[in-house]
Amino acid sequence: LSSEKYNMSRKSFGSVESSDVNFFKSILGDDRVLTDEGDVQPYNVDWLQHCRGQSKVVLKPKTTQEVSKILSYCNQKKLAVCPQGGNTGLVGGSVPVFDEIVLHLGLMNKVLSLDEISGVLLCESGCILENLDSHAREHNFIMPLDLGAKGSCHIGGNVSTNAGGLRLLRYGNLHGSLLGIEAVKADGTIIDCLGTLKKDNTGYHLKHLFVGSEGTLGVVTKVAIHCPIMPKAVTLGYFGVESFENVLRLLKAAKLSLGEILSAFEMADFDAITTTTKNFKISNPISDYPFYVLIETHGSHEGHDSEKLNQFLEEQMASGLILDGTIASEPAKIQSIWGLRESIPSAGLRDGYVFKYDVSLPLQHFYRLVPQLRAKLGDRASVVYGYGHVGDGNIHINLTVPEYTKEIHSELEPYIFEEVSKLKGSISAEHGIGFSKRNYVQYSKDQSALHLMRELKQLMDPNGILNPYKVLPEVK
Ligand code: FAD
Ligand code: 2HG
Ligand code: ZN
Repeated sequence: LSSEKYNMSRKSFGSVESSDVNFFKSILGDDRVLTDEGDVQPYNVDWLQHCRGQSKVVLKPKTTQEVSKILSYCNQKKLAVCPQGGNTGLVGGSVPVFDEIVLHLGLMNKVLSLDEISGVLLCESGCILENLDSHAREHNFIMPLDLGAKGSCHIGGNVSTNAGGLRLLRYGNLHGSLLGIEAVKADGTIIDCLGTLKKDNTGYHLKHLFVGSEGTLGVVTKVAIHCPIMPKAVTLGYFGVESFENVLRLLKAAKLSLGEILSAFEMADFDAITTTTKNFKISNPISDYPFYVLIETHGSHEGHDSEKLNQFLEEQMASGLILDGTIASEPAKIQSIWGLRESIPSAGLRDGYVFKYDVSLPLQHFYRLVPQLRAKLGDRASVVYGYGHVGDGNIHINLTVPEYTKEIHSELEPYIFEEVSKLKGSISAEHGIGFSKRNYVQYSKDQSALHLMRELKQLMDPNGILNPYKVLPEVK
């Protein structure tokens, strides 16, 4: 097997034979071992439809012991495995590259407990984020993370990618919220680090090895997450802004005026919003502006919070930083404005092939690459836009072209990564490295760090069966 599209060769792993399938069926039963081409196909293709594997088998364990038996067997037989959660990853990490066995965690979807006082949620890794959030809300808590893919992504996938999302600004990243983890190593050993304590400095903080390692160091089977209290009051402002400089001035002003109640500060440029409203036939609640800013507050008193946000709007309209805006505290209106923001990632897919970049940049350079890339591609691009988590210094740049061409691809990469590196940014802010970015990690990681990453991989997975061809650069 070799993949022409990827211009690379399969490593020397075993190939799944009927005796292997029989072994898997002896553990999982016939129903949870998929081998029919039609059944397997959806698990081979990623959300963006940029990556397509050729796996012949999908395994659907229901327990940690089953995961352990599967991995122990695969390790002995040198069969490669691709762990898969909700398959919403944007860097090709969740689908096989060649014929790796897909280990789908979707049936490990039980909530085990939620502590009413501390807010510690204990659950299996295949729980869908939105379901966990609904469950948490029934007990007056919320999940500490939220993202557009919440309806399909799994908490195990979130942890494995260290997903950021829309409210990282307020609730921090998963390295902070994740209190404990249970994971299975490549050789089948179950690692029990499923503590639920906020403070625990007993030795190495091993749980962090699994946060953001994208299925290359182990399979996450259970997690303990600290859930914040559900805010009593939520308000959302959506504003039109003249320039990116003013977006930054507004960020500073929002931090000063809204302080501890600020829960999100997102931006989108004119083309991001216009493409979304046009392609999904949804309306923009305000008229056309070069930039849009979305500011959310989570607080405990609706009257106080909306007064603060309204006063902020008044002051900043007087100062000229906000040209126009709307403020919502009714759930339906809040939902529709967030809906517009959360639809941006899929809007461009309707117009052609979308090259997606997810980078961190120092704020003064945050938007710089967007006009630079527009100029570089000229009319070969249908549209180029920038949006994202400006409050966290993370911009998403989407470039839509009528169809994929190698020429445009090689003009964009490594160019973009070189520019990000020159500006002291990160080539992957929150989506990870996966398959698509693995040969560019060195733009953000020193050789010494890459060397340690390889040593860790060798220690945790000496046969390299877990998510091969991902995260670590190819050795040429
Ligand atoms: P998958 O896509 O299935 O897998 C992702 C990676 O994790 C793969 O490498 C896979 O092998 C590994 N993996 C999955 N489950 C496990 C497990 N149990 N054990 C070990 N490894 C595992 N990301 C953000 O950070 N912020 C956003 O705001 C955001 N918004 C998005 C919006 C949309 C519309 C979409 C489509 C994606 C978005 N993403 C975002 C990217 C994606 O949703 C996240 O990366 C998410 O965390 C992936 O979860 P998943 O369950 O779908 O994982
Ligand atoms: C978001 O913030 C996601 O909407 C997706 O991280 C970004 O698709 C993208 O480029
Ligand atoms: Zn994002």
